[in-house]
Amino acid sequence: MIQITQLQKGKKVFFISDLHLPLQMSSKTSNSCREDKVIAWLNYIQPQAEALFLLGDIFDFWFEYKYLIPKGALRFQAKLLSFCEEKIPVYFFLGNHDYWAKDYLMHVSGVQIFRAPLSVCMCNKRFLIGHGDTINPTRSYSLLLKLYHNALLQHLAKLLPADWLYGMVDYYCLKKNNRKKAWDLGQEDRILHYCKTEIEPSMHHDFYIFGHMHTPCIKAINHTSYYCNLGDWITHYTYGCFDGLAFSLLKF
Ligand SMILES: [Mn+2]
Repeated sequence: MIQITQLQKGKKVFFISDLHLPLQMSSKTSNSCREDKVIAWLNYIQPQAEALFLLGDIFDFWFEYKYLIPKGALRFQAKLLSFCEEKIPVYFFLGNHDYWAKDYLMHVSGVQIFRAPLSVCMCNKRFLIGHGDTINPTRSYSLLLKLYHNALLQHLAKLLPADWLYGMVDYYCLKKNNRKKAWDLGQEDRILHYCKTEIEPSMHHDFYIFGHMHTPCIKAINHTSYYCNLGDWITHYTYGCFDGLAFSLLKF
């Protein structure tokens, strides 16, 4: 349940997505650069944060077993814990790269997990918030989603040795991330199109906030409704900020 009726003086609500924190172990190596940057941002926003929304693809791959979790992003998880200890709620809307998260992050760092977009009222403004991959997918992507979300396939994947599953996905993810630039330039924003033509005419929202597209943008849907895509932390380092009245897309 998300309920933010009023912000405390000087506080803001922050939004971030598509960090794609890599699978490699958290250490002071070049692989931890992105994690360092994310932690610097979390340190920057923490004193002024009323709440933090993580809008999916936070991890490059997260598949949770009963007794195992992936290596990596340990300092990031510790930082989330420090938010929760300071009573700053963290809401994690799962993306297509971390959809298989179960309850570990909730138990260890207190984040609240959501598996689908949600309509939320904050300070008398209505938001539609989510990762966005399940909104208006192409036909081929919707087939892929059925596989992602299939409980039997998840169960079968758990029977594989964890190193095999992670090894295969690591190879696949790295290749995919290398292609992101082309993907980023070519694809129309199907989420924006759906919000504008299907959702807004039947249910008004002041702000539509999503990730997944990796292209930061803020666009007016009509004179009282805005769509924002948060971009990513592979090339853009962008985030959203709501001060109780206005929403801004900023760069760190
Ligand atoms: Mn992504």
